[in-house]
Amino acid sequence: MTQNCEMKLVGSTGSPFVTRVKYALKLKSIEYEYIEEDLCNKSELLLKSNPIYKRVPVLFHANEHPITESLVIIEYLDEIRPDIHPLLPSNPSERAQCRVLAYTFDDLFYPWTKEFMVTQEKERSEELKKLLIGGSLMLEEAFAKLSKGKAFFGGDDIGYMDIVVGGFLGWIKFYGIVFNFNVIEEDRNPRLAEWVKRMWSHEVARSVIPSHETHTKFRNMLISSMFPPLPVSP
Ligand SMILES: N[C@@H](CCC(=O)N[C@@H](CS)C(=O)NCC(=O)O)C(=O)O
Repeated sequence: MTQNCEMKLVGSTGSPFVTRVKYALKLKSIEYEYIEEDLCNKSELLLKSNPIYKRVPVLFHANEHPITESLVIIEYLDEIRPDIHPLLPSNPSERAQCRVLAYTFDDLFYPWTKEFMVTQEKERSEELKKLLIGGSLMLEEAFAKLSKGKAFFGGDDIGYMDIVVGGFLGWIKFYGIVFNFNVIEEDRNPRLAEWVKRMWSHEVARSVIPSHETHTKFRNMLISSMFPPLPVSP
């Protein structure tokens, strides 16, 4: 961690949204200070900088207003460092398609993954698996369209959509190990399955994706924050 950086990231290791920002910072070779947030006991810094949602990530850049929302942060980093590893496509129509896909992914995929991780009901869990499989098919189609036969959503190297989905790669692996459920499968998602392998062998992805242990701790923290213990006396 570098002190006195003009860029600071407030995050919680394990959050896929924070991982996204780490990808973008690394790809753009931006030095930053990382400040770990305790989501069960939120700091004044987080409450002040994201007073409505109180969520990570939050990016501080010099004396500018803090920036929240991972997708907005990625675009901001792309705008201030357009010369190093551009993330969004240069064509406005392709840029718009990427943004729509990213917002759709966050609107649908994230709530399903989160609920799947905590639900105790077998029936709901099976329903969520079906939804996630449907989502993976949608992504498979999007990959074919955006990558244009190349290795990544972004073409020859990691781009915006690779980061958007790539933030979840550690979680996808976690689901396979812990729940024996593969969101992306070779038979069902041949292109995406290859993409997953390419991402895992990319040094930037490997350096920012949290460990299995971190995911386990994050999941336990999420469960305890959703179902806090009841007080002993009324
Ligand atoms: N749409 C936001 C989602 C961020 C988000 O949900 N962050 C979670 C961690 S994964 C959080 O801070 N949760 C704390 C809370 O909701 O109290 C983004 O893209 O940055």
